[in-house]
Amino acid sequence: MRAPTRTAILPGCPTWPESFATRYRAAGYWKGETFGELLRARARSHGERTAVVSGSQRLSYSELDARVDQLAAGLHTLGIRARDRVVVQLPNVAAFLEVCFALFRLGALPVFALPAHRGAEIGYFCAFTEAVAYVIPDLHAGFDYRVLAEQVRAKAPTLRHVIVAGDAGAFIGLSTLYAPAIELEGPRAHDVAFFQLSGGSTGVPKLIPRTHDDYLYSVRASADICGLEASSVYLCALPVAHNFPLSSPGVLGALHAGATVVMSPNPSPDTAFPLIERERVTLTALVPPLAMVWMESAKARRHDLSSLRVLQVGGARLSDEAARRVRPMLGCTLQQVFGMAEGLVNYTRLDDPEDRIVTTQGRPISPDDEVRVVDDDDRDVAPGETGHLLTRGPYTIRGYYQAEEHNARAFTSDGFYRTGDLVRRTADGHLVVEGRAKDQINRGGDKIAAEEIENHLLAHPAVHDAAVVALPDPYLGERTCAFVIPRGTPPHPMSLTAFLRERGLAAFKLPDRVEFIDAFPQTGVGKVSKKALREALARASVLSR
Ligand code: AMP
Ligand code: DBH
Repeated sequence: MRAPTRTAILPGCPTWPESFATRYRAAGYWKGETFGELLRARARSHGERTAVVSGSQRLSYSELDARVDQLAAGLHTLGIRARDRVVVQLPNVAAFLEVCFALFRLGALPVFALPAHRGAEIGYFCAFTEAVAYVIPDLHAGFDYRVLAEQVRAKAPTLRHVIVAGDAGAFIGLSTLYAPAIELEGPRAHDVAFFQLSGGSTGVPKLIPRTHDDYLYSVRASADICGLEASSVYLCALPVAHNFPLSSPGVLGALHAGATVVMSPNPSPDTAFPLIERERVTLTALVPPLAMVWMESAKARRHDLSSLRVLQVGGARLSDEAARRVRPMLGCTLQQVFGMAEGLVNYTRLDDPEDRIVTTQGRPISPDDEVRVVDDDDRDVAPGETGHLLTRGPYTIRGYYQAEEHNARAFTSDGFYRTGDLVRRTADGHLVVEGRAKDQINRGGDKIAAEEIENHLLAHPAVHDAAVVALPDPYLGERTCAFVIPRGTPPHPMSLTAFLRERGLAAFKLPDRVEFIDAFPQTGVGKVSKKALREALARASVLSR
């Protein structure tokens, strides 16, 4: 029988058994502080220091704190209350922090969408979480989010408000919502604070409920491991809503430390390098393909990057060869980060020997992160062998939101999360990511669940069956290849991707390549053998060379 999981105050959110919660509090991990309180405390102790730089805007800690109070009052007037879900889809702007902290103070729950998401994803988040509001920019990277909001609103009956940072058109302007501050009761630290998204491996994305207590612990400990202090400057170059730049230690870690967050509208060297020079940035985070682009660009440019002390790289496997080049080419320490929005984050430490920094993906944050490496039958593998990574700990969730059936598979009966990653543990407890058992494509840090894409492809009248697999790629690590068994004459591959785009799928999920095939190779038990499909691709690319 499965051990009973206690349900948190929000229905559908599994939480830690009381014995674990007591232990995590006693150890000082869960301090009973909320994000709203954290910002208030920093405004008191670091009021005049710069909290965030975004375009021409510079906000001190006291200004940010005051604006958050005013926005919370305005959102309250709109009727937004504790535990209401609000889909937040903002790029790297100061308003992201204002909106999130205002929602935190109300006890309302941001659902963190990425700027790349489109109608299929946003429509699902709004419907599944029964969101009451949706927050967007007007335009970003050439895309008009108000048009998307129109489409989403037509399909999301619970959605009462669309709030626009910028030119609001027919919607509510964020700037009109700043009102005189009011008294708010606020959430408790053990309450769910927001929902993160999982790359996942299932037909629809899974939502990850994180509490103030557990997330703030990971943020605090991460800031410590990364040496953040009030004089630090963190450049947010990856999309801020992603778990990595948000919390490892990310913008929240920087605010915890009383440091300065610099928002970069995009991660290109053209945008980021001048910001590093001007703001004297000390720490930033990238995915592997961007780290390669930065190293190439640094050779040719004259921007002064000498303030940069640490470059974090994570989200996908960085090759040992690329890792070795970081220090010589960028003049800073590399920190490998192997994390997941579900919880567990591993870091190489800043004072680790270079060899460990370039050959491992680090070790867990917490002495109470329990890590197991097991075989297909959940038996521990011999030390140093590769196996499935299972984990449980003070900031790793015990279940996804409203996903009882899936949770029974994604977690062991004693509460370990099945990460789907294949790892090897070195003698001194460092993890090396060797591969993946989950049916997912990791496209340069963007995770794509094969089943989600397959389901969309199956909706096409000319598709009889579809199987999506990873295609090795020297730049992104992996790209997506869709194998399709056509119904009758094969459609043009471009018409298939156009079809997926029209269904409202984010661009990073569109297959990079489409292959038509008569039948899928099968495994012994009659399932589609994705391994055989990947091997067929490898053979074909050797032949075509
Ligand atoms: P998600 O669960 O969507 O937050 O994605 C987390 C997943 O990203 C992990 O389970 C890994 O598969 C992958 N990942 C993150 N960081 C790394 C890394 N440094 N090396 C290899 N894979 C990584
Ligand atoms: O890929 C990830 O999800 C990730 C990578 C690094 C993450 O969630 C994190 C650090 O916190």
